[in-house]
Amino acid sequence: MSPLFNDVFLKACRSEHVPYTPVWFMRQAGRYQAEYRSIREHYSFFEISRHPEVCAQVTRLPVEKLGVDAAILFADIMTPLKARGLKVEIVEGVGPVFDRPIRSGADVAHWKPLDPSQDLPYVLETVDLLHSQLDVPLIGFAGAPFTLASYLIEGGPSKNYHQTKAFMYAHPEDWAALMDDLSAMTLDYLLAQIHAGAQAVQLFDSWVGAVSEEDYRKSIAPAMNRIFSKLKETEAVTLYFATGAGHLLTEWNKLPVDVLSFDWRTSANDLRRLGITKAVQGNLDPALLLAPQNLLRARAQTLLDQFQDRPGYIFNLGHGVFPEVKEKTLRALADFVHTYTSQNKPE
Ligand code: 1CP
Repeated sequence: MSPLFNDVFLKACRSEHVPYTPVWFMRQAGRYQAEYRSIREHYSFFEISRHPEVCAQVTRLPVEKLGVDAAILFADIMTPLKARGLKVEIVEGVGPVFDRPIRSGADVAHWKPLDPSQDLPYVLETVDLLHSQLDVPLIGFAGAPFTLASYLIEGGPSKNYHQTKAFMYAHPEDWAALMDDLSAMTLDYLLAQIHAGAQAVQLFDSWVGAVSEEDYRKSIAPAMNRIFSKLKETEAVTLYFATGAGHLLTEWNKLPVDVLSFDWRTSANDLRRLGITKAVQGNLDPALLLAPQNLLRARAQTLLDQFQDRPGYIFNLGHGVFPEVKEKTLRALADFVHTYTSQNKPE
């Protein structure tokens, strides 16, 4: 590894002392960047993944343009499902759409297991390329079982996840089989990314906040426990993200995961009240990226002040960057996080 390698992000994930607060942004590669838009004129979303040089370039863009402390592999949570032969497309302005939503366990029974080196060689090649190109850590990622199941059952994005929860309640055995299948796939996919060179992995469980704490404990936590227990045997640090999931944080704190990542609905005081002991990541409302500069800066400063006495803290958004955001706003915010916290770090 190069002597200039910046491991501040990895140290913060392990709750070690850092010279400043590391920062990266969820969905930091995407439509708000002119270079990304021009690459998308030549390649569809999934075609980018199938061209390792192009995919590595898109992954590096935010590191080069924004000065963030970590890169996140350019792919989607649907990537492994598509590689298993499921028919899913990214529809402009909508998101992932499946042509045949699942209705029962019988729909899942004939799926073939994922073999990452056979089915996704181009993703692993991209990770390998990036490992030698980057001077910051690479975050690999996957969708968590509940969030993947929500797209598979609803057929696409949803507001209330009624069909997903109805499936969970009405067909508990099929649900358990679906969680088993998706957790095995997710684990194999993440292990392959780690072996190819990803130093961190984030599980995106964006929509799991739709379930109660009891349902989470009974019907989802066992799959998350299996995944994180196995990942713990590797060198990689692990992160777990969801929106609107403050009521699940006590359950999350029991999982063998390093970093909890949540949105603006949860505050540093809530963490104290709940006795959360792990490193944390978040949680600026991405809508503030469209607010006047002075308001954005003031809110970022408040966040940094609130979290700075925790052993591990990574500055991030509570959810992804919108396409309307200006690149220079993100650049200025990353600079501010670095300068403000290197001046104000307690010794
Ligand atoms: O061409 C395009 O610009 C399509 C937009 C797009 C992009 C840039 C999609 C479709 N996916 C992605 C890349 C992506 N997706 C990344 C890598 C880029 C980065 O972070 O820098 C990551 C980590 C994801 C993860 C992802 N995809 C999540 C979890 C994070 C989150 O935002 O909650 C989810 C839920 C998806 C599904 C998805 N894929 C694409 C869209 C627009 C969506 C969301 C749809 C919805 O609201 O349900």
